[in-house]
Amino acid sequence: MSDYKFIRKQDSEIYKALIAEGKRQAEGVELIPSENIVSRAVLEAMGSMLTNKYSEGYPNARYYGGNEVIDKIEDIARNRAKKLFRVPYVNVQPYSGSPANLAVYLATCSPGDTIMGHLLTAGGHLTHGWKASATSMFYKAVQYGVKPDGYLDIDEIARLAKEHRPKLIWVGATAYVREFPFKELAAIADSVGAYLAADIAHIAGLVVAGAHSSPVPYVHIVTTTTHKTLRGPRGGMIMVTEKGLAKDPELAAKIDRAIFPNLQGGPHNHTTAGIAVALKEASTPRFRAYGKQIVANAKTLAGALMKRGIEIVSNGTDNHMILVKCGTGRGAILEIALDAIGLTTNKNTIPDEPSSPFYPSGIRIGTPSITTRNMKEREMRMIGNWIADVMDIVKDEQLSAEKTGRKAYLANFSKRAHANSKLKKIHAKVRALCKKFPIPQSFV
Ligand code: DSN
Repeated sequence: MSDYKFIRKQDSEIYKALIAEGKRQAEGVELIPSENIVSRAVLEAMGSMLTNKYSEGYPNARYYGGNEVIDKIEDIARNRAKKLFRVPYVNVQPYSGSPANLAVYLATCSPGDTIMGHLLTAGGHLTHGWKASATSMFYKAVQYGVKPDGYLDIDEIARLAKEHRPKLIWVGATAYVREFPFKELAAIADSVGAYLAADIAHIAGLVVAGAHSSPVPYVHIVTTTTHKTLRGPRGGMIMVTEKGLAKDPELAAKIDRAIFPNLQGGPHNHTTAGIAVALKEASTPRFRAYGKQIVANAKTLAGALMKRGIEIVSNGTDNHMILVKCGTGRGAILEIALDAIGLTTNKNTIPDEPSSPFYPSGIRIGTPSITTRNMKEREMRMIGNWIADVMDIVKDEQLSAEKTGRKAYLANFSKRAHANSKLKKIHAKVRALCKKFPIPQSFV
């Protein structure tokens, strides 16, 4: 990685932090499904002088001078995204996924309108109408969930749409392991005249690789982050489909206006360049193979866990993600125990969560980063067995019944986990695996 020679000279605190985080990433197995590892080329774009420039507006229509180069970069990014996702319009300026989704509300709804989205505790996203999100403060949010088997409940979605007649319906999630039924949801949205927006933040790279079906023929709008399976910098994009333009020929212009000036100021030009670089990487046969391997790896990892008797939501996966059931309220215990052996995961709710989002009953694991490190089925079986071993080692740990004692219990457990000799032994094996699969520099 970088030698950070200028930071090293002038800011020892940040220099030390960068070195420590680089070591953590290199020596650990990253299993958070929304994370990935970018190429040095993307890092170079992100670390470039493009960050110095203000460019409010769009190519050839800016509020600042000196944007002739920035215009070219933004056009390259937009054109690459259009070609890759096969859409007629793209906005690459959203700072990330949440602002991208807010822009969709602004472009399609008026405050107080009814919207429908996937419930956060059933795997959905905050911005799809969760009670703590601005999206349910400014809009009337109706939430749909999943069936006990983990699949979307299409009948319930149809019933809710008929009853509430939303203006906008979201499809997309942060913790959903099955293929999204875009066609069925389009039939529901069309039957009530709603806009259908697909938030493909998690699966964008899989869609590009042909490892998940594309929502583009079925929905009006697609939003995505650029840093998950798409393997670009932290950013966002909004696309309008032919179907979207047929419903409202002004939709693209409305999205542009929603991003700037309604929601954001100047675009992050260094990020736009990073997105362009990542989109070029994503247009290669090598990326198609990568996307398919992400899914193959997730299926193998899920199989390895189930073989050891571990319950996972939906008994498998169609994408990059696995939701492991850990027992009521035990997600945090597992997250900490796995952290102690160098596997980074995140605690997560499971369908019909019996505990709470802060002390949930599952962990969410995913394969985008480890697939970027070129790990394959053999390594998935090793990781699956380590997870199962850890679950076994900490099986008697239990959160206190009193909420007030839980934080202290987990802090104490973390200390014990890091000192546990059995966990230390597995940690040594994880380190050895990471050494064998170093962080790659380039994907072309
Ligand atoms: N925070 C993202 C995730 O981890 O899935 C969603 O915004």
